[in-house]
Amino acid sequence: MRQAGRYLPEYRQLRSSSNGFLDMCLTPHKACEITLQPIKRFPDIDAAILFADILIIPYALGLNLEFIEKTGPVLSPVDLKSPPDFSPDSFLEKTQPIMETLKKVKSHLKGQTLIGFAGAPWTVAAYMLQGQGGKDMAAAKAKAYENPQGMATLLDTLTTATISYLLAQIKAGAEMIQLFESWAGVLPEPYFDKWCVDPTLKIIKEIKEKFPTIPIFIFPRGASQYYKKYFENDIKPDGISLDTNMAIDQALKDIPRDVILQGGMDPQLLKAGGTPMLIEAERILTKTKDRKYIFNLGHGMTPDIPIENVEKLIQFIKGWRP
Ligand code: 1CP
Repeated sequence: MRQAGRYLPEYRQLRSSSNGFLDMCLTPHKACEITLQPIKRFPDIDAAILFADILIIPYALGLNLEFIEKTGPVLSPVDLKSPPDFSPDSFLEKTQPIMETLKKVKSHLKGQTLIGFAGAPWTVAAYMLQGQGGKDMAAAKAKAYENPQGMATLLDTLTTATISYLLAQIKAGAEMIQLFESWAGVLPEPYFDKWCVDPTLKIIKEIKEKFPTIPIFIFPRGASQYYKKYFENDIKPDGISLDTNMAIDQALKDIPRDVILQGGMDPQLLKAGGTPMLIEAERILTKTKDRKYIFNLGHGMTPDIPIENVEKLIQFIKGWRP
């Protein structure tokens, strides 16, 4: 999940002295420092996630990307009649700063796992089609449904780009990969199968061929019962990040026992803090106690989360015993 960010004063300070969000992502010494900020402040955290964004892939495919204060990321919208091409040389050149960041971070870590990531193709395509986020990605879906051929081409391009990007991240030091399918929850079943599951499994297959021991996690936000579809073949993710609304009892039944579970805690409870936060952490830890489980949130950290609550939660988890 998003781990760095505006809830940390040290992040806000670096951000105010930078030339925008993209500059921070593409300047390795800054991105390295931001990646390390949460684990410096909370030394009991077990993993650091690369500081970058899922929209680095569209940027590296040549789209214009800006992060606008209070609006968020904005891209020049893609027309499915002329989707962008993947040209390996310029893609690798544009993503090279991300690889420098990973190398730098790795040299500073003391035993924590370094997590690399990418957006899954459908989620990244949705931002590319719509040009920005939104409540339900309706504009992106309208474009995609109208031109299935163009959409298939765009998803193929993104799948190829994502494989190349993640292989480079692993070579640069990433020890675990997370694929963010943050907009899994807006598609009907046949489109979920074709646009979420198929490209994701293709990415996993290609990475496993070269790096069989690197764990690959998926975060299919809002996928409801369709999350089962990722686990019906030999090629499957090593782990799944649960979103805030997932019914844990059901997930425990549906997801094969060899798959690692992660996450689930509502970030808003981290904002609220106090007893409600600890009761929910206790509930999740108790329910998952007989499974391979990694404590994490059900979505990213928000700027309004008090640091004391994070400290209290980490202390509670580290002291927890079944
Ligand atoms: O340490 C870390 O924070 C990890 C780096 C990270 C990751 C994993 C960032 C930095 N973004 C992401 C993933 C990401 N980015 C996702 C998938 C996870 C999720 O669902 O949250 C998505 C959908 C994005 C796109 C994005 N980038 C948004 C959402 C826009 C929308 O309206 O849909 C936003 C606000 C960003 C900016 C961003 N990316 C990362 C941070 C710390 C921020 C906030 C920047 C700031 O305010 O300073």
